[in-house]
Amino acid sequence: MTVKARAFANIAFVKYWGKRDARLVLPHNGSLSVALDFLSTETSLDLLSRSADRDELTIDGVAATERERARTSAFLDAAFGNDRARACIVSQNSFPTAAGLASSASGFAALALAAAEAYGVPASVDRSALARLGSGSAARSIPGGWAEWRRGEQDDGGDSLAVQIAPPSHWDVRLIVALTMMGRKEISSRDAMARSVETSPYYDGWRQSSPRDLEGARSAVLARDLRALGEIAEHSCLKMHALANTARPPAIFFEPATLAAWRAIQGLRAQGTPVYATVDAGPHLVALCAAADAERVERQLSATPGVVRTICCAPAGAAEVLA
Ligand code: 2P0
Repeated sequence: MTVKARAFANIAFVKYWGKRDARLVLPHNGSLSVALDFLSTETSLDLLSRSADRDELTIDGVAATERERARTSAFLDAAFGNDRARACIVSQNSFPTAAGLASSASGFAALALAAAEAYGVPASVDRSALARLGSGSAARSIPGGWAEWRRGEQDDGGDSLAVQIAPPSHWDVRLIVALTMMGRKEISSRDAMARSVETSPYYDGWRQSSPRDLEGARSAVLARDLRALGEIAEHSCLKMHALANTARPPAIFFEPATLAAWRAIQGLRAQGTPVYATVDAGPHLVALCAAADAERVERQLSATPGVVRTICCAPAGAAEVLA
């Protein structure tokens, strides 16, 4: 029997950057995001017969690399046990993975949901905690909407899960993704954050200051306060990049076009448009603004040198098992 699930990617306003437990993917700090309606992954999963000794994985119509397959199998083993039946997985992104847009969040969320259904995991087992074992940010794509992934205090990670703090309809904002460069990024988030924890002299400052960002961002979302959320988002983003930039060796994600786009956002703000920027572990920028300002922001970003394409997203909902 084939199980199919869909999940949306998300963009964090309070970033997750660093694990206190790598095996269980337990973060040092809680994070907060919104799901993006234009960026999704649909995953179909079939359990293979007991004689099959390896999982099969196809991503966007192409057989996955050995590395991708190994990470997927390791996730399924961690979440559903080593003695599980192997699976045939077909995953389709609504956006090109090669563009370097975060596909691990929507990818692992859709996979976790489909696999939990296929392996008969009781509904009482939290799906975001399962998705977290594949990729931290995937935990937030399970509830979708405006989501908060709690740090949790338990050593087994039982309380480190994501919840929806407000539905997508709560606040009519737009998230404009400015793609600055095609091509896969050179360093994975996983490696860059591990290196940041181990070697950045600023990591303690990050750990100490993040809870306040999280509280402020949560209140700003609930109050629909764009300025408050935007200021915290830029601050959290620049702190995260400061950690990566000061790791040894450094992980520098900004490209010239990323900074040009950041300047364009500042320019729009100086002219009176409330718009804020954030950048993940890659060269693309995401602008946060009111729906009414989206066209102006998109026009300005499109005209920025080095920006190759823009994608305008609205808040999206939870991951779902599809009929
Ligand atoms: C985030 N990022 O909060 C942060 C900000 C990127 C920048 O979570 O190692 O793929 O699989 O847990 O979730 C991207 O890292 O890392 C990420 P793993 P993940 O969205």
